[in-house]
Amino acid sequence: MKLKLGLPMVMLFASIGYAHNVLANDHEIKKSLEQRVYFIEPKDGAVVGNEVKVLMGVQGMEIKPAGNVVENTGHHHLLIDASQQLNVGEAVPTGSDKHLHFGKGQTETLIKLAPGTHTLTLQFANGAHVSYGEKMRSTISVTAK
Ligand SMILES: [Cu+2]
Repeated sequence: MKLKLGLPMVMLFASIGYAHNVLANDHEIKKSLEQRVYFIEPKDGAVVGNEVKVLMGVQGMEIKPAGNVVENTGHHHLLIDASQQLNVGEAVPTGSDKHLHFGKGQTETLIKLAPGTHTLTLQFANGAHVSYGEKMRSTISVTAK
C-alpha cells in the first residue's frame, strides 16, 4: 500500500517542480525578447579620458557578422557626434570616421575623443548594415577631459 501511494506523490511533486521551471523559463524568454541595445560602458554622463573603451550590449537579437540578412540578427554601429539618426531601412554610412561598423560581430572598441562633450549612439543594423531604427538605438553623452 505504501509503495502504491509513494509513486504518485513523487510524480506530483516532480510535476509541481516542472511547472515552476516552465514558468520561470517563460519569464526569462519574455525578458530576453525585449529588443534593445545599450552601453555597458561608458555610462551616460561619464567624464572620460581621451581614450575611451566602449562596451556594447544587445538584448533580444543575436550578433552576427555582416553578410547575410537574417531576421533578429545584426551587428553594432557606433556613431560619434552624428548629426542625424538612422531610421528603419536606412543604411549606416561606410567610410566615415563618425560611423563605426562592427561587422565582425565585435562588442567592444577603443575610441579617441577630443576634449569636450560628445554624443555616442549605438545603432544596431542587419547583415546589410540597414538600421533597425529607434528601437535598436541608444544615445549617451560623455565628456572627455
Ligand atoms: Cu555595418
